[in-house]
Amino acid sequence: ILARGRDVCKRNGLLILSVLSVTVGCLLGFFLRTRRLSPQEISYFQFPGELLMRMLKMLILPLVVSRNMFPANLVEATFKQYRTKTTPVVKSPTVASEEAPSRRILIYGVQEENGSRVQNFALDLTPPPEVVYKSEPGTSDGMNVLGIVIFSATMGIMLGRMGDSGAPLVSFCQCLNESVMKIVAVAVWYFPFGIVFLIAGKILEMDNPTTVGKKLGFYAVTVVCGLVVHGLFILPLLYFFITKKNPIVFIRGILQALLIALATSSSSATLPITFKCLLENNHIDRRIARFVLPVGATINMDGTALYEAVAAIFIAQVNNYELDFGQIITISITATAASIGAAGIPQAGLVTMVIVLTSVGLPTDDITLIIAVDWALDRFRTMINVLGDALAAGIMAHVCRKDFAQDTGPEKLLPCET
Ligand code: DAS
Repeated sequence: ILARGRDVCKRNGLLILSVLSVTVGCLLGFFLRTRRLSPQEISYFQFPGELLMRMLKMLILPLVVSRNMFPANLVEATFKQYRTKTTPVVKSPTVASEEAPSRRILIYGVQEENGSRVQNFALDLTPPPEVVYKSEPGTSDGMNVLGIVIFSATMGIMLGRMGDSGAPLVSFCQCLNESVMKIVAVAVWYFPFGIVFLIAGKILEMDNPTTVGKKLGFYAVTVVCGLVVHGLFILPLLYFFITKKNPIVFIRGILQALLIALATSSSSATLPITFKCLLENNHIDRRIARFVLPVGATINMDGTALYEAVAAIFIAQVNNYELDFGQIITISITATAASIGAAGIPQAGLVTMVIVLTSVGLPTDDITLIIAVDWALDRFRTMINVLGDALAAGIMAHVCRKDFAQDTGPEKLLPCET
């Protein structure tokens, strides 16, 4: 009972802490606006929030490399007999013109951007010039993460073709992936604390927070409507056109899994329930379910992709930054690639959000704006992710029905089946 109670608190504790941190952050921010703090005091106050942003950026590279490299190899190794020759063509983001990186001196949490050195424990955080550009809308805000995503996925496919000779690197990616996930599991408990200072700090420096608040509300409604349209129309219609079966019956069979996804905001945590619903309610062949679901929970996150694309367009609007058609296409492709790198854990989409913003040169610090509503939107996009995985299993079962009907191979139960 204690273990169950601890698990429930752990699972819901993060939700309660997220809601509390957003509320406290907003109240604190509006209260401190009345105190007329100096820019230096505001910088002090923003420091814990800055730490949260740097934590998110720190996790990008290992998460993206280990997740894209490993699952691509898994998909390639398994889809050998169904392989279709596709050559992915991705427009790499235009890298901003070379500019001398602004020197960033951190003095007890006070950051001076002009390069003038200040005594008292000055930490020179100026990164090497090849990494950081000025973070203005329209210029790149860091390393070319999209290129890293494409490289990792390509490397994963090559590893799949190398067979045993690629095994050391595949197991390295598995270990890297597991260790990064453990770091994320710990880091996620810092999020509520960092969110208070991030939101309050953003409210303090905003010229008109109420206007941004109204835009934020409109953005949240847009995301939910987009996810509802995608989940209740696009995915079910795709399922119907391919299988000619009633999608409502199929969705009714996985309703329990969708509710767990809403409650936990984690595709991975919902996996056993999704598996059970597909086997017992929708009678999907277990060999199909046990291949499609783990791969789907890892790389098929259409809810996250849709969310990150809409969020990037929202941040561009808040910065009055006009996106041209090419940049909208870049956002769509990058959001899809970034969603592959997102893990099936709470608020993973927030971490890979940096990739999408970086690809079109939007300021990644503006993730702060969407953090206030991310803990709620995460639940809806996780539901769509789980729905997409389940419908993919239903479509795969229909497409391969003839192959699997003949094959009566020996059945070995997987851990999650028992
Ligand atoms: N919460 C993630 C999931 O489990 C989705 C996300 O963060 O975007 O699918």
